[in-house]
Amino acid sequence: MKQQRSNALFARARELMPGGVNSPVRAFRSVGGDPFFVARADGPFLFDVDGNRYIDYVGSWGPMITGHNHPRVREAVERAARDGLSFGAPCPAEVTMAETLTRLVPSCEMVRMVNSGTEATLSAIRLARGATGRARIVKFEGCYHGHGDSFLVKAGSGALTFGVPDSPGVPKALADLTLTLPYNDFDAASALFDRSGDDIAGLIIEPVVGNANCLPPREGYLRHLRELCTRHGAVLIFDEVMTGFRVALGGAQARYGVAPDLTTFGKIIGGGMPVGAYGGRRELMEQVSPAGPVYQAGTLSGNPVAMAAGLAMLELVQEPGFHQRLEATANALCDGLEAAAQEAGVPFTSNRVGAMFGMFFTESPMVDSYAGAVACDAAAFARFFRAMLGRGVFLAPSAFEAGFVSAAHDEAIVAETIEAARAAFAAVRQ
Ligand code: KE4
Repeated sequence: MKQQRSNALFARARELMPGGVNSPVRAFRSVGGDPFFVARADGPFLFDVDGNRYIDYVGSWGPMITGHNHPRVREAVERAARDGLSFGAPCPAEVTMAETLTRLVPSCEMVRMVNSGTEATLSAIRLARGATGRARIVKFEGCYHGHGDSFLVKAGSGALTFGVPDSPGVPKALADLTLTLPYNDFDAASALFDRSGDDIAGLIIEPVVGNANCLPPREGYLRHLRELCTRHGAVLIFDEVMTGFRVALGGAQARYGVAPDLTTFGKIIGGGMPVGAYGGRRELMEQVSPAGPVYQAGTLSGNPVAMAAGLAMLELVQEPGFHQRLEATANALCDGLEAAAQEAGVPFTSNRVGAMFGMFFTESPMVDSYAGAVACDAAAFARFFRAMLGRGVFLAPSAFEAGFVSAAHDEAIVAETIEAARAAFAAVRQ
C-alpha cells in the first residue's frame, strides 16, 4: 500500500497533536506502522488520502452500524443543517430522541443527552453517588468507560482491590474510591459486596466487554450482579455505549433479560456525530439538574444536527430483521476466519455477540475473562493486523478491541475478507 500522503500528514500531525492523533488508539502504537489518513468513507469502505481502499471492521469504533455515508443519515443531516447548527434552546428533535430511547430501552424512563460516551458514564456515576450519598464505585478489569478520572484505575491483581491510578493526573484519593473486580467472576463479586456492599454507590459494567477484546457474560452473571446491587442499594449501571442497539435492538439488557438502574449510551445513537446519553429509573433521573440537585450540563447536548443523524440511524436499525442479518454476518465472518486459521495451523478462536466480534490468538477454545484475553498472543495479532491491512482490510488496531460488522458488509465483502485472511494467517505463522 502506498502511503506517501498519509505519512506526510502524520509528520505534520505529530508536531501539532499529542502522538499525531485526537484519540490514542488511532496511532497504531500497539500494532506497529503508522496510521493512514481517511479521505472519505462509503458503505463498508474507508478510502485513504493515497487512494487505498479498506474494508472497515472498526466502523468509527461502533457508530457506523448501517455502513458509512448511508443516504438516509446523510440527507437527515443535510436537512437539519439547513435550519441551523445549534440553538442553545430546546428543539423538537430532542423530544423525539428521548421518546425513541425510552421506547427501545424500557428500563430508561427518562434520559439526558450529552456529547460523548465519557460524558454519559461520568454523569451516571455522579448521579449514583448523589442519589445514594455513597462514594465508592465498582468497575471491572478491562472494562473501559471513557476517560473520566474515576474510571482510569488500574486493576490490582485478581479479585477485590483498591484502585491504583492508571494515568498521571488522577488523584490517589479519588482512585481509592474505585474498586475493581475480575469480569465473569461470581465469587469475587459476592465477596466484595459482602465486605463493602453498603458503601457502594454504583457498579458500572460493559454487559458485553468490548474494550478487552470481546468477552461475553457467563450464564447468569449479569443477573448475579443485579441481585447484589438490589440487595445492597447500589445503582447498577450498564455501559451500553458500545453494545446499545448493536448486540440487540434493545441492547445487552434486552439480549440477556437484565434491567439495570441506569444505562449509558453513545456511538450508534449519534449516527456518527458526537452524541452520548444516560437514562434510567425516573426517581433517579429526576435528581438531575434542574429537576434535582445533581448537576450536569452541556452546551451542545441535544444538538439538532446530531439528533437528526442519530434518529435517522435509529430508524434504520429498527427495520425488520436488521439485527438478525448482522448477527449472521458476524457469524459467517468469524466461522471463515476460524477455518482460515485452522488451514494455516495458527492457534485462533473468536467470540461473537450480535454485530460485534473478537479475535484471539490462543490455543484456548474460549476466552471470557480479562486474564484470558491478556494471555493471548498480542504480537501474533499485530502481525495479522498488518498483513490484513496490507490486503485492504482494516481491523481494530489493538488486540484489546472488538470488531464491528455493518449492514453494508454483504456476503461478497465477507468472502473477500476471508480470502485476505487466508494469506494473512500464513504471515502470522512466520
Ligand atoms: P467516548 O467518550 O469515546 O465517546 O466513549 C467512551 C466509551 C464508553 N464506554 C464504552 C463501552 C466505550 O467503548 C467507549 C469508547 N470506546 C472506544 C473504543 N474501544 C472509543 C475509541 C477511542 O477511544 O478512540
